[in-house]
Amino acid sequence: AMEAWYMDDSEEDQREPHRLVPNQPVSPDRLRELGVFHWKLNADIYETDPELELIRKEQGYSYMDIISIHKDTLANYEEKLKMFFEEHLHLDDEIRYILDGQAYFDVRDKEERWIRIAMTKGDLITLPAGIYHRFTLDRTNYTKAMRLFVGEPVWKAYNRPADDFDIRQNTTCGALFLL
Ligand code: KMT
Ligand code: NI
Repeated sequence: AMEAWYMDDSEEDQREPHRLVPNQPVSPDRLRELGVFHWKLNADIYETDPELELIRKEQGYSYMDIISIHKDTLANYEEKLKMFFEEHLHLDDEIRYILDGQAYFDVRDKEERWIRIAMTKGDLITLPAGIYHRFTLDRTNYTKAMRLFVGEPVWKAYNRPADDFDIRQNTTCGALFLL
């Protein structure tokens, strides 16, 4: 199963695991409560996989492309990795399927703590619109990922703070605060 844990707040390399001692795991149920969903697929057959086809049909993921994140394959590699690791949100879901290598997605929980999600080959994840998150390679410095999207892709990222969007307002906390 896909592993996730609460992060320490040390300043060491972002590519390190940043586990707490002792490790504080985060369960798939906890992730689902945050709107983060996960499937495990066979990435070796992604081009013909009926399971992937079914997910794409059911979720309406009409768009897809593939991005190879490695210093020799990605234009402006350093710059892009720096951008990916800036805490940001999107107004649409972020859907990524790891076809090769591995990487981390970090998401904020409701108490603003960072959860690190270790993505390996075969992991497909969806981050809900409006969740603060960031992305980094791990020590292996390489991953290949499929990007999925409902309709025409919008990759626009809003770096934190970006709390004025409706998507950040319609929460129980926000509603209680307004009372
Ligand atoms: C994002 O918006 O966080 C990204 O696109 C991450 C890199 S894609 C594997
Ligand atoms: Ni993002």
